[in-house]
Amino acid sequence: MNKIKFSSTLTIQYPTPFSAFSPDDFEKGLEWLKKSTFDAAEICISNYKGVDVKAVKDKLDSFSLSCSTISTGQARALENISLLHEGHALSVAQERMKQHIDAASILKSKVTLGLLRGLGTYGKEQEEKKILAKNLAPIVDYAESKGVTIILECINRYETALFNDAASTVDFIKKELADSPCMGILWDIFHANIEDPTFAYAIEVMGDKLKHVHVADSNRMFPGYGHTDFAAIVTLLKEVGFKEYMSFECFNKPSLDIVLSKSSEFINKMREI
Ligand code: LER
Ligand code: MN
Repeated sequence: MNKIKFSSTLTIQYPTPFSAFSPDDFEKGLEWLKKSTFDAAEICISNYKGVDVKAVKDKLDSFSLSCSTISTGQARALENISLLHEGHALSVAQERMKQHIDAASILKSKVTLGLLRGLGTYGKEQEEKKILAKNLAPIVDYAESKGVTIILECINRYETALFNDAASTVDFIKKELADSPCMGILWDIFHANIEDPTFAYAIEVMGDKLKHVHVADSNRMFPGYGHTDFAAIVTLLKEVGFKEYMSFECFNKPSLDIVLSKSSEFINKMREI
């Protein structure tokens, strides 16, 4: 039986518009996840100053919740680091990805590579992909040695020049990362609505590289408040045997109250498909 799992973004260090709870209210967030029948939290960690990963794992265990993936992108803007920087900023970004991999092996989660890859420059995509592949190589080796999966996120053209759609992301993993088994794709339905020809085509082209899905409507609101047909997407995902996480990464819109009160109903509808 196909069983998709569900998680939602929670942050433990710095606020983000994608978390329904502030870092101080992490525990309240876990209570809400459990009550709403989520399977896991997707946890935003920017750096490891003051973060006790074992304590986070124990806290999740106490609610019988898993961690789906570590969301890593906050550090790019907060610290001005990325895998497309040079010198010290690059070393810090590479070291941070290794710390995320260590944390993921404790949390038994994946590690997201979204904007921490760097924003890229329009017109220079081909040379930047080569640079990124070189800078990623030691991280991919490290992830392989630890048995952790890194999920490269397709993000729309207004945020980054690199890997906007599913097809170019698959192509990069196959051609530039030697099709490493520890590399997968995070497909974000909000970005896909802008970039992919159709949802069906994207799901087909990603095949078994699809390892995580971000859920937000076409306007990044809570599902049902834009024009995305989630039932159709979940039907397609179930048809290809997707058994990973669909993880909420939407704004607290149209209201925080809607997000908090409607999540379990939405998840249940998707589970019934
Ligand atoms: C992160 O998952 C994402 O989707 C980006 O749009 C955040 O800037
Ligand atoms: Mn996303």
